[in-house]
Amino acid sequence: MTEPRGKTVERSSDLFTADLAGTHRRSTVQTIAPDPETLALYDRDGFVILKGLIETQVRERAEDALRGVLGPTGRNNFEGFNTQRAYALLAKTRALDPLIAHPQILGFLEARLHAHPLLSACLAINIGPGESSQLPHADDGFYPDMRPDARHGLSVIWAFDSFTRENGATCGWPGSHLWPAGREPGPQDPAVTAIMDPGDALVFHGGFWHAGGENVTGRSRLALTAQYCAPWLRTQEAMALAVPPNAVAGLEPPLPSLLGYQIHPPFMGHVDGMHPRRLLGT
Ligand SMILES: O=C(O)CCC(=O)C(=O)O
Repeated sequence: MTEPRGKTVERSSDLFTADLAGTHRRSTVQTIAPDPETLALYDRDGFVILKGLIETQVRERAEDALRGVLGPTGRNNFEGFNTQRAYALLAKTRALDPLIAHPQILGFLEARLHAHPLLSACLAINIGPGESSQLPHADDGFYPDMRPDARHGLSVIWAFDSFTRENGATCGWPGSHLWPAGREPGPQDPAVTAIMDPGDALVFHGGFWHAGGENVTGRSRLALTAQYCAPWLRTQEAMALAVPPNAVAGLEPPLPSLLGYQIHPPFMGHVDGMHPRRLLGT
């Protein structure tokens, strides 16, 4: 009898942890784990605000890039009729890479989502003067399974302007990530406002109910939101189309993996039986 070529998995229970599409060279990525107090707050409230995560120079470069790609105002009241958005950002600028793959965000993802998450959506949101409050929602709401303990998604909103009660700061309902499926915020549920300085990041559970606030000022409020999901879920933006392979080829780890150039064991994400990174020739 000839010896089998390649991997053999002996037990069915090991099948879903074995990488059968062929591993690809692993790279080391810096992550910074959140401290236990921060994690405890996140677990209790569904969100935390991380202060001053980026240097001024990185922030200013990112802000310039975002302002340069802002699109027209929204097409519906969810996007906001007085709010500009821009999508497919990783195809348009490299200035956001340090935020999307910030070591403290990666540490959070690893602690509370998955070691190999996907970037589900990444967009600029510039809430303009006169914008009304957004409809409350949870970012996991489009997945049919909204169990409180589901780890579908984790979102981050980076502030580029000061977030105030008047200019559209994100508001949210503490503990709402633990609510049973079907419960929505009502008048009896007090909301909190994410007051932030430029460079702060609001990190929240995919089940956390939140909304962009009303902007009663004469100035806009700029944010970047990066939303991550578990590697077995469909992403909101079709990243493989939004960011073409020639743009991905030059990206530093873990960005290709975040964009879907990864295998969720044993086969999920393969291309013609191969690890998707082989397509990049890297
Ligand atoms: O802009 C904000 O503060 C929140 C926006 C938001 O949650 C969304 O559009 O999904």
